[in-house]
Amino acid sequence: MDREQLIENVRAQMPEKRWTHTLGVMETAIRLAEQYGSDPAKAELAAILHDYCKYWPVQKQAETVRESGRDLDVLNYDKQLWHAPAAAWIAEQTFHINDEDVLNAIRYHTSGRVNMSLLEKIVCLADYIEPGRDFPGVDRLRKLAETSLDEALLAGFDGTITVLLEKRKIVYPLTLLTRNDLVAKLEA
Ligand code: DGI
Ligand code: FE
Ligand code: FE
Repeated sequence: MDREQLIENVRAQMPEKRWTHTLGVMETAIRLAEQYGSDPAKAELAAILHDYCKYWPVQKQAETVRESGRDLDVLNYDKQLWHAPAAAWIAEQTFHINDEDVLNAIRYHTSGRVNMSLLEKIVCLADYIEPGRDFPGVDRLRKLAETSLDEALLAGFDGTITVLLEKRKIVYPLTLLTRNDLVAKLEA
């Protein structure tokens, strides 16, 4: 399957609005990869696929995660988190992507993880700051992204966790571990 076929396949999985978001993440991930010295082609590929399962019925998302046989703990937490590991499995099984860094950038794009790779950080941050995003503080994240990937990502996770706390939501432990890891590394 070539790039154009992949793009058409992904586009068919989601409403137009989410496809526009995906285009924004692709463009932003390429730009961040160029800026921070990562592989733009890998960044784009992970971005294309990152929300592949987002609009699938949640039961299908859960089945896909179970089928993968990994990341099973995420099923004990918010359904909003399931589309990321589900998409990593589809990327591997359906689209035969075998680059672990690309697969992990998809898998951890929502929660992050401890010791994120450069590519993982880029895809995660691109998801926060793509041009279509409009949440309080997004312009500050865009500004931080010009000078520090880690500072921008930390501000992104702090914002996400703050919103979850305000809504009295359960925070996925990995999201917190990611945030703590970024703080520790920035302090070191
Ligand atoms: O898929 P997107 O909307 O582009 O963005 P995303 O994959 O980063 O996030 C999807 C949703 O997941 C978002 O509404 C916030 C939510 N989320 C992220 N971390 C956590 C979380 N929800 C809970 N309950 N716990 C988390 O730790
Ligand atoms: Fe997502
Ligand atoms: Fe996204």
